[in-house]
Amino acid sequence: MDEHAQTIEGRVVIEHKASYGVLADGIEYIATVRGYFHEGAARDFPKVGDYVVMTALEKGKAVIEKVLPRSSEVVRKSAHDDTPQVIVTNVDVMFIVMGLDADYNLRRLERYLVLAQQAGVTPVIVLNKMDVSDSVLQQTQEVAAVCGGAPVFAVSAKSGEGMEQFVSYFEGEKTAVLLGSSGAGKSTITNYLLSHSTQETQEVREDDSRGRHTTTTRELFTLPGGGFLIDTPGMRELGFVSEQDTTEGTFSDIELLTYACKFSNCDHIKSAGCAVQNAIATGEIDQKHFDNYMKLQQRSAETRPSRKRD
Ligand SMILES: Nc1nc2c(ncn2[C@@H]2O[C@H](COP(=O)(O)OP(=O)(O)OP(=O)(O)O)[C@@H](O)[C@H]2O)c(=O)[nH]1
Ligand SMILES: [Mg+2]
Ligand SMILES: [Zn+2]
Repeated sequence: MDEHAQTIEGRVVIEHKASYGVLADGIEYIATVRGYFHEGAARDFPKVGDYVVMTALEKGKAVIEKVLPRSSEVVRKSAHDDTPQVIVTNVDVMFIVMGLDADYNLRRLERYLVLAQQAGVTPVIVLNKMDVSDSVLQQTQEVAAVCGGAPVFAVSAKSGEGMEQFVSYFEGEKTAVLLGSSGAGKSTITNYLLSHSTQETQEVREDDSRGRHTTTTRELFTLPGGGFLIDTPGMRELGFVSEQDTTEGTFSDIELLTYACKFSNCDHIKSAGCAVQNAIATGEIDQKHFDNYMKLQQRSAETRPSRKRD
């Protein structure tokens, strides 16, 4: 082994193609992984947010020996083949960012809430671009009605209005991740909270407020006032991973929506605040597909005890 080699702990701040940026004692090391990582699952590879033990070599290089146990994992399914993908780890708070322009979509928001719930991370809903909306109050109330008690606040990352509301979430050196569609303003928020423009941002399309997938990699930043913030690329598709998938794969969309229902004993037929019925009303879930799901539910209720949600 290298005579300069020493074992240090650090945190993964960025994932490059074949290496990682790992921050340790104020130095960003360029690290690769020990060969045995390639024998394990993709899920066990280092991810942004991970605390790792590594061997420091000379000239800012290092080799990651192991990933320390994670306090949380935000996971989604790959858009291509349904395999679970760990997006970020060791986060306390998930800022779900939605623009108050044409990005505004309650059904999509519900999906992000499921993601937070599955990860065991506190969701906070950030309604950005309040400067372009005439109905901020109404939209805030509408969101509050579907988000099961999660905090909701409106901001303008552009003008700075409302941005002080972020501060308390980082107290105690907490780590937060920004998730949301491309163009919602995640990088603009990052730049604001860093007090300088590190992240590139780009105008959204005028007709539908769609972003241009400006950010292409997840990156963890240390905030000047304490705490850590991870900026992420806007997701094209939001898949979910749930344990039900293995048995009820084709109805996982409905299963997951049920987590967003207002009442935990929702019948998904007539109960108030039913996320499934809402999705049927907007055409997101097909009525036939739902009928089949209900049939299966009835059949399985006859053959096995019903599963409780936690
Ligand atoms: N009017 C207005 N525009 C904003 C606000 N915040 C961000 N924008 C603009 O929205 C556009 C997209 O912002 P970005 O920060 O690049 O969005 P993003 O969520 O990082 O997008 P991706 O990196 O593609 O995922 C930019 O032109 C921003 O200037 C805001 O509060 N008000
Ligand atoms: Mg961005
Ligand atoms: Zn329901």
